Amino acid sequence: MSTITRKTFCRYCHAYCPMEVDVQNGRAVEVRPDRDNALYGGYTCVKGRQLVEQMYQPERLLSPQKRGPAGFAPIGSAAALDEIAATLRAIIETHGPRAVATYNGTYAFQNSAHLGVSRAFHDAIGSPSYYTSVTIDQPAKVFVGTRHGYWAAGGHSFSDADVVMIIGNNPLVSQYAPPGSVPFASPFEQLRQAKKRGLKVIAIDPRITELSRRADLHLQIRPGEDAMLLAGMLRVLLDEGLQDHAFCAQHTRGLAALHTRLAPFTLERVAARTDVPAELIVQATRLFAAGPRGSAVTGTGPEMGGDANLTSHLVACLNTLCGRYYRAGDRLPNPGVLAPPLPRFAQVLEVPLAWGRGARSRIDPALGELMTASMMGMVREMPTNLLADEILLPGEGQVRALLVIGGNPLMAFPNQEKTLRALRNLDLLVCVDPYLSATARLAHYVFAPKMTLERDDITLMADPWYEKPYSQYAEAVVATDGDLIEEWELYRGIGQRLGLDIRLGDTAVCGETAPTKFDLLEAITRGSRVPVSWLRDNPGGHVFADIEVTVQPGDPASTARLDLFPEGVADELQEALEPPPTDPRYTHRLICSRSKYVLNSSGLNLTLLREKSGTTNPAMLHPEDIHALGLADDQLVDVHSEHGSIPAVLRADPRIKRGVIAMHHAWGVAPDDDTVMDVRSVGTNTNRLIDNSLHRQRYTGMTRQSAIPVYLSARPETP
Ligand SMILES: Nc1nc2c(c(=O)[nH]1)N[C@H]1C(S)=C(S)[C@@H](COP(=O)(O)OP(=O)(O)OC[C@H]3O[C@@H](n4cnc5c(=O)[nH]c(N)nc54)[C@H](O)[C@@H]3O)O[C@H]1N2
Ligand SMILES: Nc1nc2c(c(=O)[nH]1)N[C@H]1C(S)=C(S)[C@@H](COP(=O)(O)OP(=O)(O)OC[C@H]3O[C@@H](n4cnc5c(=O)[nH]c(N)nc54)[C@H](O)[C@@H]3O)O[C@H]1N2
Ligand code: SF4
Ligand SMILES: [Mo]
Repeated sequence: MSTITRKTFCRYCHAYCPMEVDVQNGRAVEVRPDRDNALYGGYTCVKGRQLVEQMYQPERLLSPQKRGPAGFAPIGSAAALDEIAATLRAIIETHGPRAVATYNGTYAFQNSAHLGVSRAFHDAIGSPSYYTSVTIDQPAKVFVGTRHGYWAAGGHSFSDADVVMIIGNNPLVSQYAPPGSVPFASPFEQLRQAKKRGLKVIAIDPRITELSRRADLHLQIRPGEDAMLLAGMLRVLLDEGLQDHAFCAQHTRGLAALHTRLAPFTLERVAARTDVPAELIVQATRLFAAGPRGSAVTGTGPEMGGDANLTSHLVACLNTLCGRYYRAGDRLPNPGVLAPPLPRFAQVLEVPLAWGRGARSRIDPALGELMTASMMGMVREMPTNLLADEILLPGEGQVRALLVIGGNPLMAFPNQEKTLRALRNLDLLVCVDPYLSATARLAHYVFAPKMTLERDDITLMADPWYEKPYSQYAEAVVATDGDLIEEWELYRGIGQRLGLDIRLGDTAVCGETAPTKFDLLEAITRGSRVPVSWLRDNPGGHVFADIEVTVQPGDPASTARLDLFPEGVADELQEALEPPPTDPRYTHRLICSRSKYVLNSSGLNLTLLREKSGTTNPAMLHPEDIHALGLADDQLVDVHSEHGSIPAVLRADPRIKRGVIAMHHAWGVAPDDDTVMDVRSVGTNTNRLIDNSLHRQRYTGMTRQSAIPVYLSARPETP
């Protein structure tokens, strides 16, 4: 049998690792890392190597399903689209367009054409009810950055950094690298090389992690106290005058006001709250300030704590005060391959605030549409943390139809019981998911998507995150038999039936003839440095060493400044300094940390990943904490928060800070199924411990999803 080998890249997560696939008789038989790749050097993670199993596993859906009284039954996609379009038309006519919502989850972002098409659909029907996982992830850094302002030439990269301070981000496991952190293209090797050339690493994490083990300094912070720690570090920095004085004088405002407001954040106070010794705080501040190049970055840990807006702001201040930006004459490591060839200037870019315009939330009118520009176009979205309430609250604008694309709200949204009530309350729930996920099981229709090896795509989302100009086009490698769609085709199908004119750039999506995926990818990258046609015709990933962009001098007359003390920060500092007291019964703080083998709720159906990750998401505690509580390793407990309780299996883990419990999120089952399920075989859902209406951050509506006060009690083993 002849074997054809094709190049592609994994889209299981956003790291887009290059792969080679062996195809026999139109069927993928093996995937392996593409060892010829100049950037990744043959790196993939264990999840990506399961792509073949993932495609052909028996529970994968190969055609749309419709739920009837007797359960799900297959339906043709054309018939399903006819029915869905008719229902949507009736909903829009009776209740207005706002009643129709989209939620784009993790896999919505893995199809470059989809975000633009779904957004254009919402514009065409006039519905602001457009939600994505960004606003239950790290929205503060996306949106609150508009309050501080941006530097047009960008912040320092990892590749030429002298120091990085990585706060609650574990890129060696998550392959999530906020710009400046350890790059996702072979993170272990990149970190090893960088340390060899002298990079200093400061890790701030309540756990001993893969990263902290390789760090020069590890500040094992008490969770939820990052804003406190950063305020303390900024105070030390300014008291000692370690900032870049020339940069600050020319490009910032609010320095004196910030310095004054930091006065109460004394080392003693900060050390007591954060549980980081004062000397270590000073040492880390001096090491970071010495640079001269490198950045401070955050991950989900601090961005999900209760002070996300302030934390994000203080991190931006730290980078700005130390002038951690590319200057005139610097060569940018990666100006982008799929971006248009625009010059980059050494000057501040003041942008409009992300909030305050557009539709308002019906739950909290202080919240509403958030807007920023991104690689995928204008991001305009409503706060996802309030979506369940928007479905449940009667009245004008109530959400009655929801299209869930590559997401799993029932597992991932804070407040699982409320999310369940909301999903059940919908007149129409449509999912695009290869499996009958917990959410899909509640849907009226589920569409079966094409998976990684079955569709064209480009490395668009990662384009600005690479440390070198790099790009890859992957053509579909196999065509699996079935009635499969791409995510955006759901919107084209509905749009056509509703007579909408949806466009992506200059390309009509709903015309008589369907655009090809290539047409759409070309449309969204029109004017890019390298045309996608070239990338398609040259399989594999490419580093474009000749793309050379030197930062141009800024306009000396520009009055734009990076704002160190914008409106809102004074209150945030005050709140951080004096948080409301917590009930002393809550002895521990529950944090989220990611598992190497599972991507949010995805992966447990893959044999190897299930073997490696085990069948539960245990409550991980320091062994001495377990002992002090009179409990034992592996016993069953209940975890109680102010909002609810969940069962869990205890796991002794000396890497966890005392007073902290770490658990993976998006495990378990629907609340209803709980009584019949064993936590040892399905895990448990930490979102049941969260009340989404409390601890809401201003502007983004994000609730506290980490550093949750909890206590434990023993639970009898169920017979
Ligand atoms: N308590 C707590 N809650 C959290 C978090 C936390 O740390 N703690 N993390 C938050 C974060 S960062 C995020 S991003 C959200 C994630 O929230 P979601 O994106 O809503 O959740 P996922 O579990 O990633 O959902 C992915 C879904 O896509 C499906 N899928 C798999 N492959 C494909 C494919 O090829 N195509 C399509 N169309 N679908 C596919 C999967 O079966 C699954 O149902 O959760 C948030 N929730
Ligand atoms: N294998 C795998 N990869 C993933 C995912 C996955 O589920 N599995 N999810 C993907 C998604 S959706 C995202 S958003 C990214 C996230 O990527 P990361 O943000 O890197 O996520 P984690 O690996 O959980 O790292 C977060 C770290 O924060 C620490 N932490 C928790 N609370 C606090 C706190 O209050 N303060 C501080 N300083 N640290 C704290 C945790 O101990 C943990 O080490 O990962 C993506 N990649
Ligand atoms: S890190 Fe793993 S899951 Fe993510 S793209 Fe690479 S191989 Fe796939
Ligand atoms: Mo995320």
